[in-house]
Amino acid sequence: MNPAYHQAQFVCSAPRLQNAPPDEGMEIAFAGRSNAGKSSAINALVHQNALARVSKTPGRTQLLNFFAIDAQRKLVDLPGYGYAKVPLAVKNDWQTMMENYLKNRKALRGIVQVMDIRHPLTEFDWQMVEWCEHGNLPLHILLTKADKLKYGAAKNTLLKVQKELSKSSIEVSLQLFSALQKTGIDDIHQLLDEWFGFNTVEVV
Ligand SMILES: Nc1nc2c(ncn2[C@@H]2O[C@H](COP(=O)(O)OP(=O)(O)OP(=O)(O)O)[C@@H](O)[C@H]2O)c(=O)[nH]1
Ligand SMILES: [Mg+2]
Repeated sequence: MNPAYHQAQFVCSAPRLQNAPPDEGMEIAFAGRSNAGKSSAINALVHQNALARVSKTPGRTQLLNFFAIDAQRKLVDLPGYGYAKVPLAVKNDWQTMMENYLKNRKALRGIVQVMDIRHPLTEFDWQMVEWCEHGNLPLHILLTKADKLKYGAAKNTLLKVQKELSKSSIEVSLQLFSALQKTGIDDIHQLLDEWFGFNTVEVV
């Protein structure tokens, strides 16, 4: 494993885009439905138990949380979407902020979209796929909580989702994941290494 991930540190929580750190270096953002397992996935891949806050109550976090891997590279835990009890005004704010972030953030290198393997490809998930298409952003999907299904059923869901997404016009990859059992971590590391340019030799 690339030891850099282990050193991830909390940078800040931004209620709005204006409060985000400067638009510099490289960022990879984790998006997904409320309670899907975004924060747990980040903690699992940096091998820290409580870097990102995990909550049993969905819809709590309406902040953009920034974590630095090193001076050039950040992970962003985006606010969860699709939580029914959130008032309409909050939903609209969320929509505007996300669109703005995905469209205008120069540091953004790609989106990791986290889906509960038992509820993949919701209406909001498709909205995110569409935004990535518009912004020409590469997309990687984690089908998480794979521990909740038998391996065969999990694999079937993976194939089904893969087929659905083959219609999309952007580069999409996907994998099984479990923050609980710590499975799929090597795959996500490989992807992050690629997007963050950890594997490329820097020519001075
Ligand atoms: N069984 C199982 N439970 C998980 C897994 N990942 C997350 N959970 C649980 O799912 C719940 C939500 O996890 P979070 O990581 O807080 O989800 P989130 O997407 O960050 O949620 P919001 O911040 O509200 O948008 C928690 O109770 C976690 O313990 C997993 O891989 N397997
Ligand atoms: Mg969270």
